[in-house]
Parts: sequence; structure tokens; C-alpha cells
Amino acid sequence: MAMAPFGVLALVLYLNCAGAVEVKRPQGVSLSNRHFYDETKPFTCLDGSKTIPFDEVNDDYCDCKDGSDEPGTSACPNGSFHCTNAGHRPRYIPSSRVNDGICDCCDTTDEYNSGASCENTCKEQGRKEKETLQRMAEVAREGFRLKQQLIEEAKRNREEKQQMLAELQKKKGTWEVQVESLKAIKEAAEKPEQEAKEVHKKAWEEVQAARKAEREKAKAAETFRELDDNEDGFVSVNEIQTHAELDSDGDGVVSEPEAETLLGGLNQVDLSGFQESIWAGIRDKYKSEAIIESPPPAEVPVEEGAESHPKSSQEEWRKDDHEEDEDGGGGEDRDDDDDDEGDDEEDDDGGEEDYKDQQSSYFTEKHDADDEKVPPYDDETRALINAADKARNEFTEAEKSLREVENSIGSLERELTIDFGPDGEFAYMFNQCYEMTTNEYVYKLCPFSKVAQKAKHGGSETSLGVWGSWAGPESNKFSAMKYEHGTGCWQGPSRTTLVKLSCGKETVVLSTSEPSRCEYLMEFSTPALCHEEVDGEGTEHDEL
Ligand code: MAN
Repeated sequence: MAMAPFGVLALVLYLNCAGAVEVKRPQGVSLSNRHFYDETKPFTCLDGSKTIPFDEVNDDYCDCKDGSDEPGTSACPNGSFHCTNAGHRPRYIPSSRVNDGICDCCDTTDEYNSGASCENTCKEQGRKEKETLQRMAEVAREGFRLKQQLIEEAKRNREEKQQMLAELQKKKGTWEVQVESLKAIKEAAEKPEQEAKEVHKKAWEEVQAARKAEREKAKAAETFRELDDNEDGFVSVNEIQTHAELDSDGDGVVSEPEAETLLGGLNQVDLSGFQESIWAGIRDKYKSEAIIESPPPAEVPVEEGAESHPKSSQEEWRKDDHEEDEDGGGGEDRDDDDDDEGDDEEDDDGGEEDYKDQQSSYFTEKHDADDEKVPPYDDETRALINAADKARNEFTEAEKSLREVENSIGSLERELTIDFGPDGEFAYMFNQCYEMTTNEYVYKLCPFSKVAQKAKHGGSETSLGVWGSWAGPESNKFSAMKYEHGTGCWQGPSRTTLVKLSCGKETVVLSTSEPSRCEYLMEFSTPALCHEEVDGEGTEHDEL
């Protein structure tokens, strides 16, 4: 059944309080499309596909493929109905919603024939929207004002930092010169220090070697006395033969030829011959005959002497050695006495092995103690070491200062190369962090540095990414930030965060979410993103 093409259309147009004007047009047609619907002519579908008599417009039968012949009914599945919504914003709704019993248009016009009781809420909605827009405009204005301050501040800071950088670079140059000259001073001081230490070391090694030789000599002399059973001042073949341990062919007996070989092809050797050429060949096999209970030589131990009376030169250590030699001579006498006592002991205990152990441990202990104690440096060497220490310290300190200056330069340079927006308006966020706590986590955004997440009830921080780049669309590059390469997600890629920025009076994290696993989204407001004019204000109403 055909319906009146104009329905009940007596549209009221409000023109800036100038009064109401009625504009006749079919139901569901916008003011801007009105001229397509001329009741005096046949109607051509808007896609040009068909022309129909005008009275078939809005006759509840779909003629046009694009649904344009039924703007005010639900006959065409792809049609759309225009609500004028005077007092608020006009909108199109799908034709299927026309007269479906649900109020879609705030001016109630979509339910003109369904019996639904709709209330015109356009004015109220318009008022609310206007208020919202006004609030947004106010925020934007205040934000924009703050932004100007931020820009000024950034400019000042940048200049200050550039100045600081120039000063640091000058300082760096000074420190470099300083380090170089202190290095030369240090090296000049270390050379004589090293040489003096070398001399000291060498002298000490010589002293040690001499002591060792003396000990060997004494040991040889002691062995000689043991072997010289008839005390004729010679060790002879038969005296060697009494020591079966010196057997060389493994038959358990030292034969005459074997003994002769051990004596270097001679029948007998005197003490000096024994010390010089025989002792070394038998010392490892030789077993001492007696335990000699001899007290250690009576001289003051070398190390103690060295500590209480620091030697000042190699000569003095040598002198000590000679004194030792002399003492050693005296010791020999005592050893002779001890030998006798030792014989007694041996008779008592029969402990040859014990004797050897005791004897060798006596030598070894003395030897070790001597080896360990390096005498202190002489005054001259000590003075050289002190001077070198001082030069080293001064060089190290200067190097430390140079490194500090270099580090400061490095971080300043890094800061100065960051893109803080067209006018540096984002610079104030550098070195700041902003937090937001959710049910589970505390999220921390440190712009131009990192984003982190920490469980609310303790635990360590999880990196959600480090500063990557601005990531807004080309037309609005500074509306988003990308943070990348955070802690690896279990069996997945490393965490990343996208921070979406919006204009706000305050710098604050508005929300955090994890739209997909280990990919985080933060909403962040800042005055730095406020513009002078609010987009969309007063541009929505194509007809009023
Ligand atoms: C932690 C948090 C979560 C994340 C899972 C992934 O629990 O970082 O945000 O989804 O790890 O395993």
C-alpha cells in the first residue's frame, strides 16, 4: 500500500534562533539530499539504476538497488534513514530500525508509525554534548597554556644543557692534558722504582742461593763426619760400604767397585773433596746413622733479625750470612758434640728413620722459613716506591675525573639528541617516571627510557620495553610512543608497550592494558599534546 511520499513531513529548521522554517521533503531524507526528491518529477534512484514515478517513493516497496526510493521505510534492506535531530546532531540509521518499536533518533522520527512512545531528547543530549565539548575545550585551552610554559622551559633547559656540554668538553680537554702529564710523571717514577725493586729481588735471591749452598755444605760436612768412622779425616771405600742404601746395582750390598765409583774413582776423599764432588751424588739415597739431638744453631733467626733490624743493603744481608757462616763453624763444633749425644740417642732408640726425618725436617723448616721472609726494602727503595705510589694515585684520580666528565658528556649528548617534539614540549618528561596501580600490578612509565611492571605484592620488576621511537601516524607522529625489547615472554617474543598520548592538563597514566599477551597498551595524558583548537567543535551539525 502506497504511503504519502512526504509522510507527515513538516520539518522545523532552527536557524540560530532566527525562527523556525518548514522544509518539505520525504521522510528520512536529509536536507542536503532534498533536491533529489522533487515531487513534480519521476524519481531516479540515487545510483542511477532506475527511474520510478514519484509516488512510489516511500511506498514501502523497494524499487532501487541502493534503497534510495525508500528513505523513510524499512522496505529496502540496504537503505538508510536520516534523523534531523534538531537541537543535537543529525545521523543516519539503517532503514531496518525504522518503526521497529525502538527509539533510535533522539527526535523520535524513526518511530513515526510504530506506536512506540518516544520522547524527543535531542535538546538534552545536545546540551550535554555541548557541555562535554566545552569541558574538553577548557582542558585543551589550559593544556595548551601549560604547553607554552613547557616549551619555554624546554628551550631554557636546552640552552643550559648545551652550555654545560661546552663547559664539560673544555674540562675534558684539560683533564686529558692532565692525565697525559701525570702518566708521564708516573712512568718516570715507576722506572727507578722498578729498577730498585729488581736490585732488591736479585740480591735477595742471591742471598737465598748462598744460604742454600751453605746449608748443603753443612749437611755434607755432617754426613762426612758420620761416614768417617775411624775419624781419620777421610771417607774411604770401606766406610762407604757400610751404607747398604747406597747400593747402585740393586743387590743390597755396596761392593768395592760401587763404593769406589761413588767416591769418584778414588779410595778415599777428604772433607772438601766430599763436599764438592761426592755429596751431591749420594745425598738422595743416604740414610743418616744417628739421631743428633742438636738444638738449632744459636744464631738469631735470619727472619727475626731482618724484621727487628731492617737490612739496608745487599751487603748487610751478606754480612749476616758471613756471621751465619762463622756461627755455622761454631755450630759444627756443637754438632760434633751433638753427634756423640746423637749416637747415644741412636743406641737408645735405634731410630735411623726418625733421625733422618728429624734431620731433614730441621733443614727444611729452616730453609722454608728463610725463603718466606723477604727482607724489607731499604730506605732509598722505599722512598722510590712512595714517590711512584703518589704518582700512580694522582694519575688514577685524574683518570677517574676524566671518565666522570666523559660519562656526563655522553649522557648529555644522548639527551640532546632525543626528539622531544616539534618545540621540545615533551622534554620535561625526561628523567621522570609515572605510575599506575591496577589490581595485580604497579606499572611504571619513564618516558624516553623504559616501561616496567611489578607485581603489587613484591617481586622483581619486569621490563615491558625500553624507549624505541615515536609511533603515531604520519599526521600525528607524537601521539604514540613505542617501547621495545622488554623481558622475553615465556615461549614468545620480548615484551613491548605502545603508549597512546592525549591532551590533558595533567601528566598522568590514564589506563594500562595487555590487549594481547606481552603486548601492553598505556593511555597517557599530557599538556604537551594539547592544541589551540578543539577538533570537531561546531562542525558536526550539517543542518540545524
Ligand atoms: C607475567 C606478566 C603478564 C604476562 C605474563 C606472560 O605474568 O608480565 O603481564 O601476560 O607474565 O607470561
